[in-house]
Amino acid sequence: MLFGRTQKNPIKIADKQVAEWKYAACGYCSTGCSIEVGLNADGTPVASRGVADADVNRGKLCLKGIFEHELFTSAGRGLAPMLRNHWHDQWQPTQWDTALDKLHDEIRRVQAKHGPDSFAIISTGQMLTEEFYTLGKLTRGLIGTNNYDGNTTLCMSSAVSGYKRSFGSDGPPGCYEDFEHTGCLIAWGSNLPEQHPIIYWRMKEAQEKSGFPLIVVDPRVTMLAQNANMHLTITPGTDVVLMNAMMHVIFKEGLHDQRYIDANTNGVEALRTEVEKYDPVTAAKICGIDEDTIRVVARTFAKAPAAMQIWTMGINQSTHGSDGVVGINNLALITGNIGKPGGTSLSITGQCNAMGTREWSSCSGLPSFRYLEVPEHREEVAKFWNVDPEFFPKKRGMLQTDIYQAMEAGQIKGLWLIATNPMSSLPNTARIRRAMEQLEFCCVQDCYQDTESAQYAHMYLPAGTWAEKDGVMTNTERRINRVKPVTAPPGEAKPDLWIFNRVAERFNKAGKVNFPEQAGDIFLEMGQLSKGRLADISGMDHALLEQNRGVQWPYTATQREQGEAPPKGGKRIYTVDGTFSYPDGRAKLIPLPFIDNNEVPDEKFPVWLNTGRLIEHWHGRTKTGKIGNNNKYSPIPFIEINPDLAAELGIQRGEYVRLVSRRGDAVAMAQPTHRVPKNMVFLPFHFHDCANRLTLGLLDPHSRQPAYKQSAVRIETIADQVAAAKLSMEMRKF
Ligand SMILES: Nc1nc2c(c(=O)[nH]1)N[C@H]1C(S)=C(S)[C@@H](COP(=O)(O)OP(=O)(O)OC[C@H]3O[C@@H](n4cnc5c(=O)[nH]c(N)nc54)[C@H](O)[C@@H]3O)O[C@H]1N2
Ligand SMILES: Nc1nc2c(c(=O)[nH]1)N[C@H]1C(S)=C(S)[C@@H](COP(=O)(O)OP(=O)(O)OC[C@H]3O[C@@H](n4cnc5c(=O)[nH]c(N)nc54)[C@H](O)[C@@H]3O)O[C@H]1N2
Ligand code: SF4
Ligand SMILES: [Mo]
Repeated sequence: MLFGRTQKNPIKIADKQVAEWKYAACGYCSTGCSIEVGLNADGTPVASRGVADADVNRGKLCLKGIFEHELFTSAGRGLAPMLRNHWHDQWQPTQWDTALDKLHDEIRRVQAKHGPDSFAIISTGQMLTEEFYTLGKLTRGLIGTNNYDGNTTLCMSSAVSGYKRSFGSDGPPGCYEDFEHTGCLIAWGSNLPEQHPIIYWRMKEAQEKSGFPLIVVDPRVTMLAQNANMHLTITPGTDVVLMNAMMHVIFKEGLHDQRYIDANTNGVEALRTEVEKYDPVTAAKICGIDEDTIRVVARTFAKAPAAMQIWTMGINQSTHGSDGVVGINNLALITGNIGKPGGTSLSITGQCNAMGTREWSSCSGLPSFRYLEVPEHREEVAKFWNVDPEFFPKKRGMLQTDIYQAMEAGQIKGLWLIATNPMSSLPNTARIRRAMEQLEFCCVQDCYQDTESAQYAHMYLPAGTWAEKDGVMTNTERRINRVKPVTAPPGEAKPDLWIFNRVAERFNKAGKVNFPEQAGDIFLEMGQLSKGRLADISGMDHALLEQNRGVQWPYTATQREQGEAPPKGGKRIYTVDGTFSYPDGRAKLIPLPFIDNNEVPDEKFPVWLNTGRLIEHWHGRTKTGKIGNNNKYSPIPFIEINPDLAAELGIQRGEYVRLVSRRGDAVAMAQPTHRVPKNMVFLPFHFHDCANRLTLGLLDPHSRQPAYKQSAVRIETIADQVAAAKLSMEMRKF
């Protein structure tokens, strides 16, 4: 029998002529896949493939990883340092020495004029850990500003804050292997198949074997929700109410684990008193999940021999973000689901090295989960770095979102932005623009020179990215993996580590503080500083990490000396009674009263605006917007809109519409779909000058993370579709 293709040219996959494969961990999401990049005989990167014996991805990669080698030659890369007097002026290329002298002088000038904390430094979750550590040492030990934070405040700070409040320390207790042991999985506000495709694959494979029920809580019918046993379309921002109601049912029906609670927690009485108020009938009216479903979910979760919860931005990016995390931890603790196989509360982190920055950047304190507020921690680190402990602030300074407000108010006059792009990613772009415009000096250090934020900079420093650099990253399950330099940064661009070390020289003229040049040596220094801490990595080195395709912390020098192999598969923390990080070893059960303080739809702005991500794109698209195979799937901004709402408003598929909020407006193409309810639109935030012109981003009181997912808009039709299409092409930018 003949089939069509046999009569035409057969499909041929071009031979990429790979001469050598080089190892790296993926530089996009926090899954932590091991990649090999193929180089041809000229040393040009031409292919990427998954590493078969890596425990995380077992040979697989997603759509972003598979084209990651194309980054090295993508458009818009910065090739030389650049300077200008005012952000209106033309850029002038300059030498590294000139730029770095100027950076040093401007930092000191602004600090001398307006005080040490008037110069802010904001970094990222997308550099290598040795870079974070070096920048932390430079900032805390030499520059001396307390307004130093990372973009992780937009992303993981609610998880960090919630873990600290519940367990006494940051640090996700579970691992991917838990999927293989669990009897029930609740996913709160997480679209795993699109945002962490390989974790999804691990989860799905485990589920197909054991058949555990998957319960998804998300107002949108995500790809994960489509695969769920139960999908709870929660009213945005009310997850805490559902959690309280589930606890109400669990206590009322005696489904809690009293032995675990007695042995490992404090505060159960206050929690019981609070959740008493959240009977399912009352709660249903607030959170939009009917009373029977609340009971069924509570029972299914509590009765499972081991039950697991994961969550991502649907929880963290809320005015109740930190409370949502504590609520998840409360549910886990009262049912004894922490530290046992398949029983865990696992925050799915976001950026490739969001964990690395939490552990080592000193943004929220001092290295290895130490606190500025604890005198012994200040002493330990000051001695280790050879700096004066009195130079350290006695408490943490502003978080990233507060720094922009201080810029707007004129308190902060200078800014060094490293690997983050606030003009695209912060809520309420108009306010961020005002804040950026007022700076006396702004330096942007980015691997691309065409970012929205660089438009407001006086200095641009071209950095290497991902596998143009040398170091490590930590993934969602605390696995530290190796990134090896596959190729050199283009033009005059330099690895971020090189830049930090050159800046350090300028602040460290007497050579008092040691700044090792090689990432491998820095890693060993970090190992020393981690001894005896929760995240003890003293048994690891770069070679061991590569051999094992990543090792989960902790792995101590003593374990290694005694011949104990690095942990394989799944490693958990808090596995034994009384091992939480509070002084008495107990976790805290914390009551969570609910106050509804979100912007909610009303007559003028009747539709929820929900924002988030697509599988093919990465954040502001500085990377994926330039890779054809990623960009082609969604090259322009669009909204998911319910077909009934579209019909009511007279909007056809493919028409451009105008979205208006109290902050501003944006144009996007309408894609009618039943993925969203009639009172909600979903707008991916990847596009230039779009979603964040609209968002309000009220801040969580504990974590200062913005509520990106809850704002109100109205939708207007556009008569001149040609003009709208033009505008949309401009937003496309790349
Ligand atoms: N392809 C791709 N992958 C990525 C990224 C990327 O840009 N592109 N970014 C990485 C980063 S930094 C992060 S932080 C993660 C984010 O990963 P996710 O959090 O999984 O992704 P989002 O699309 O931001 O939001 C997830 C879901 O939250 C839901 N949600 C909105 N409001 C609520 C609510 O009130 N309650 C609940 N329960 N859910 C709600 C949304 O409908 C959405 O489906 O992805 C990482 N992975
Ligand atoms: N509306 C809305 N807004 C959101 C979110 C949302 O869900 N909705 N999510 C928020 C979340 S969770 C996050 S994490 C933030 C992300 O917000 P951003 O931090 O602004 O994210 P990116 O666009 O990835 O910016 C990273 C920048 O670093 C550069 N870069 C990449 N690698 C390197 C490197 O190795 N060195 C240097 N020097 N530069 C590098 C990139 O070119 C890019 O310009 O967005 C937040 N904003
Ligand atoms: S799942 Fe994440 S880490 Fe793995 S290849 Fe995709 S983007 Fe990279
Ligand atoms: Mo994130």
